[in-house]
Amino acid sequence: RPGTTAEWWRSAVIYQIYPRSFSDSSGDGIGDLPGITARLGALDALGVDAIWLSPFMTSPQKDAGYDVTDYCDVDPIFGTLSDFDALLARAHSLGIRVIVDLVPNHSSDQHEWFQQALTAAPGSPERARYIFREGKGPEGQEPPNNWQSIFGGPAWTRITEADGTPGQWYLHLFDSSQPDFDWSQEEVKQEFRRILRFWLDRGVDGFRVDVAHGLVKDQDFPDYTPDADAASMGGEATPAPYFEQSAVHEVYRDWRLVLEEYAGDRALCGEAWVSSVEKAALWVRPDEMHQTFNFQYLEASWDAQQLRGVINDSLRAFNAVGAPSTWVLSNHDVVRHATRLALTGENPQGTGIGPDYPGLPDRETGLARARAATALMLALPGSAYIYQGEELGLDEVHDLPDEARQDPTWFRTAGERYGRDGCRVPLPWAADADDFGFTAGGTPWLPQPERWRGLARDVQQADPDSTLSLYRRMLSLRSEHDLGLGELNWLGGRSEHVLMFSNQDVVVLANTGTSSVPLPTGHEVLLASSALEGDQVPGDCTVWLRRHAG
Ligand code: TEU
Repeated sequence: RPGTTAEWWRSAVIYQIYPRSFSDSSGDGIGDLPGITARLGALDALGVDAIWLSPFMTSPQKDAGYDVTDYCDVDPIFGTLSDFDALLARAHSLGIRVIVDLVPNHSSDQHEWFQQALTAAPGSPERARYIFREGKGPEGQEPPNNWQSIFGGPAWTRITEADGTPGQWYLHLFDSSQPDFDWSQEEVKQEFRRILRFWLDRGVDGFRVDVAHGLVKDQDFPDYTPDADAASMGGEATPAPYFEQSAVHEVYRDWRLVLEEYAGDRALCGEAWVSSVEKAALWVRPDEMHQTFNFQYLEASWDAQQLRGVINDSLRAFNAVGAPSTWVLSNHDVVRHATRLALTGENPQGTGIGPDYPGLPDRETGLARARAATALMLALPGSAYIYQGEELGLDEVHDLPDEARQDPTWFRTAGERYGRDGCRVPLPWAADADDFGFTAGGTPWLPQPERWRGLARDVQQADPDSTLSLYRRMLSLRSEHDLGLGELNWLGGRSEHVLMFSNQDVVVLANTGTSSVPLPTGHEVLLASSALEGDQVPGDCTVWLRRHAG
């Protein structure tokens, strides 16, 4: 196992691998576990502390693996359990910890339990593992309530009973192929304790918990109409009756006890997309989760005042519960930040997931902002998440052909929603190959844009000014100066577009404006996210500095 550093998750840099798009060793055009194992050296060279693997468990892949049929096995497209063991052993030998994605809110409709539920009688123990209800109205033709699926359309689907008659409805917060478990059932709780132990016994270092705020539903199943005004005002939007129910915390207190049976500081990170950092902090406690994603930071614009507010709120909220803040700019669900940070116009979610994906921004500005925003993020105390490809400065692939798209959010909304495939395009490893060195002879499952040739990893490796070189330098300085465990102290305001603070012995200046600002005197430049103009820090640039001795 990697070094015994206690509470490693407090300051860890965790790299998210999206297995189907990382590296393909089998030649079917879809990335796999041996492909990851073979390329772990690149992540070691980058200097990450841990990897988080998006789901690779057995699945019909209706939602790219977030629809599981067997939680304790590897899907054949990704390899086998022994491939997983080899990956884990190789990662640990490099000192890299491994976190796996766990999807406890719902299974696939192909899961054995759901198949049993479909043929069992209403009211049977088989049905009780999921959320089946009678419909409303004459003959139960209406769904049990008005809840909407997050992917679009009603959150209830009606089944046909074994005798051929129209039957009960089941709840699915996501795709209709993803039925929600009933977490009030002891059998469900027991099954997930078993699944946790299965992976812990194999040696994983922790879990990223999918839709962590959704497991427990309001048992009255009331109708719900979101208060759009309150949410857009940044007010305390009332949580939906299927999110943030207080009883869900009992699930994680129970899981924490399971993790503590194991040596080596195994960690839980919750994916709870909630409306404030105070709410996000409710998920982390000494007896609950170790970390939770800070989506407020992801949703912030590239704007000094907004960022200062989010950073302050985050540090305050997480300090109050004795947990590290996390910082994240990209993942497999949102528009890549090299595109997003340059978007103009209405984009209220900040994620680009909505139907309002605006026109194409200027790529050069996007990349400069992405580099500057990441240089700010990696200088903050706490734990940081990197999504595969951002270290290459990859942008969103907005121009995928419709027929190539596979994301259910695209289909369920008949193309009205932009969908998430654009941030899931296979990585470019080598500039001189048709498939960018991604697959051993296959065709990448999503087409890679020609414009990525100059961004291929091998090109960037050789270039000291590349985004990849910048990331390597940031991670090495971050660890050398122990920034993850430091403390942030704001330094004098130089302009409304500038953030300046110290952390340990490093001074950070981020210029989110368009005009340059002078470098503070008496400092040595440790790194700059883009070329300095003499003693001026240009717009869209972050610098790390150290005070001259004496
Ligand atoms: O995402 C949960 C999810 O869809 C929300 O957090 C959503 O992204 C947010 O509300 C945006 O408005 C997780 C996975 O990351 C995603 O890939 C899966 O599709 C989903 O769960 C279902 O498992």
